[in-house]
Amino acid sequence: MTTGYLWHELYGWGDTGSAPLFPADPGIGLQPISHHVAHADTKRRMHELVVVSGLIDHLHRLQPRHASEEELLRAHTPEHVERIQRESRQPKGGDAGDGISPFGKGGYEIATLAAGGAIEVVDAVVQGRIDNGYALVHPCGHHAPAHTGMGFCVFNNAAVAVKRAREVLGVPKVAVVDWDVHHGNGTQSIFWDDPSVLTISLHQDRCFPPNSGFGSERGEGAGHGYNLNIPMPPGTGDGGYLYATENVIVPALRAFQPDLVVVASGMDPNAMDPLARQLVTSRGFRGMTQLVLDVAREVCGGKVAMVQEGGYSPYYVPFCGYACIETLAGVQLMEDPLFPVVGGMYGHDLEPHQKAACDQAAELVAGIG
Ligand code: 9RB
Ligand code: ZN
Repeated sequence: MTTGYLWHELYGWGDTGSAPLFPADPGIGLQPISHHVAHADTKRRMHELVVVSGLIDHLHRLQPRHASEEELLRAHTPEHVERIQRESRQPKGGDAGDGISPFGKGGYEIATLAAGGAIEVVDAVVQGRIDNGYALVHPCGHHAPAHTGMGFCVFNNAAVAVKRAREVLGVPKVAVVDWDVHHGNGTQSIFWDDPSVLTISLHQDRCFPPNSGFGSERGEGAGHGYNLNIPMPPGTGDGGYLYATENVIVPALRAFQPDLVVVASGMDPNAMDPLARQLVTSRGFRGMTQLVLDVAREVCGGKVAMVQEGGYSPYYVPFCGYACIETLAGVQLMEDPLFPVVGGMYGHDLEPHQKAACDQAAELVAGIG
């Protein structure tokens, strides 16, 4: 069993500036702050936990490279790539596209290293250099459609890697399982009419982007049926997330029979996240990873590549990500020291309204074939 792991120090240098979320504006009471909510330190802390815990000794370390323009252009428009290049040369950098996704000078190179990190882990899984792997990249990618960045995402890292797997490595069918708490709208849109890529997004109902991620969004043309949204009510904990994974994601993967599973792995369903209201603990992340790994072993020789997305609690994200990576590697070295805080909260058992949301999404699995 070999589990690949990828992080690069340059990811930690991604400069999100001193806006809290919207650009600071004293005139309307928006104070600057030392950390943007999507500051890279949260991911750096996750990486350092992987090292300090000793988990790193059980992993095969991979090095990212920069995604080429040709690789970016399989998922993005030339206008988007050129705009990021241009703004990245400005002394103070620019914004990915929505005014809340700032990057500093040289942000283009960090974003191409993130897309290239996803490529490297996906390539290594496809080529059998590793059994499975985790690309701890920054910035995130899943909100970015072809023509713009948004929601802190510059390029859609997972989509760039999946396009390459399909078009260059010749992988027939890929499933993307996105458990970031926000809707994977960018990935959905990039593969909207593509029946060879099943996109599944498990997210908090109407969290971000607003009014996006409904079960009725199913893809178009030949791609109809190959996009599956699972919008969950706020307050969903480990029970609800595991029920959704077992009863919607796993049957969908069985029905689709992919040759590779890419997980868009956001840690922001966690119980301490500032940008969502779910209740997932490291136990939930461990369980979801195990369920996806088990079904991948059944359908595609265990080929799972996880690519980091969001997650904004510097306190808790490291332990949730750590639980995913430990599970991939099949080891358990350390208990989650914060579990007593979040595990004891009321709300982890599956509630009837959560079950109803999953059961409704489960009906869409019949459209995959
Ligand atoms: C709203 C706006 C946001 C933006 C991004 C996130 C999280 C992204 C992530 C959450 C809320 C703007 C609500 C701009 O982690 N993805 O995985 N809010 N953004 N305008 N308005 C009205
Ligand atoms: Zn998110």
